[in-house]
Amino acid sequence: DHLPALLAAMPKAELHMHIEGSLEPEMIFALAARNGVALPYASVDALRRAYAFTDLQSFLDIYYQGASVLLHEQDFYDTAQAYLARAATDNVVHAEIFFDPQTHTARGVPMGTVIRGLSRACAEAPQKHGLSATLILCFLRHLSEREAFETLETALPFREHFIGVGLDSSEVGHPPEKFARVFARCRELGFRIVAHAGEEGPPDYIWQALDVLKAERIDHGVQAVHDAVLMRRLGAGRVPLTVCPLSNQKLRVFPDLADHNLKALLDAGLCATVNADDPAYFGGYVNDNLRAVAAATGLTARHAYQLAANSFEASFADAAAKARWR
Ligand code: ES4
Ligand code: ZN
Repeated sequence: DHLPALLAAMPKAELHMHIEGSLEPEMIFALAARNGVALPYASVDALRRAYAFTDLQSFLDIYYQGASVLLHEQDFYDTAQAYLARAATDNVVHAEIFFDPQTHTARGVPMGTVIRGLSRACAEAPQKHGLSATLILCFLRHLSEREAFETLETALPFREHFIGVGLDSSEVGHPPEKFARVFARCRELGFRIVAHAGEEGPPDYIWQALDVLKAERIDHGVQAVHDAVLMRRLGAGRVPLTVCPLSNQKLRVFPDLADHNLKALLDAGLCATVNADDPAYFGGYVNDNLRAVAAATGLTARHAYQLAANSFEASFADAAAKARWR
């Protein structure tokens, strides 16, 4: 069976990963020691044992706690650098990386510290690791639209360091329309637009992400299968879905990985891609996700090729880069 080798070797873009979710337990402990941050876990193993999630919120509580070890520009640089080095081993040739500034500014970390550290690692990635990397600033949807506006304003002095904005954190109860005005402003400013929708939330949240926020990609979007009209819209518009199989398994979006609907999305002609989401928390990087979902759901070489092609089509890279990847 050559499919695992094909999935690993094929060049790909990664479009849905949260840099804070790439902090491995060993890295969390090393940064905590370096920065004198106290952790409520006795050891790396004790922390890893706490990664027993039952839904999105139970994950987010631990994920925000893990991010609390990031204080200095070097911490953000080291975190991004470690992810980019690891992604290169999965034959990722282009990465669009989410970051959650409000998780850090709420603890008193300046916006410039966050963005400069991450951006420096991205800028060095072509020479250092042979891949291109850009940043997407995500607003935390459990916070207010006012706080999102304040975050945008604080980030604008660094606007050349990120290409787009997204929406993440606790989905249910925080519909995309809550952020209509701040996303309108982001569009005026020329930012690319993505949003998490239809991870745990209903198809209506995907409609809102498309029609209210004007999202160009939907992060997750797996609940779209429950709305036939929406499926036709996503297919006809070639609206990409950045799917994260191991995340969906760990957060019990599907009872079992064998129940995952990635193959159904691909067979319906949608531009679905496979991504790691939070690789340190969900049991693997992008190739681990590809291998696991392919084995559990019976993907073919044709599906593998389509996933790689979709990842490049869905990326915000320029036309010249896309032509090179064809
Ligand atoms: C996230 Cl899996 C997921 N869903 C929503 N927001 C997130 N932030 C980090 N991982
Ligand atoms: Zn995500």
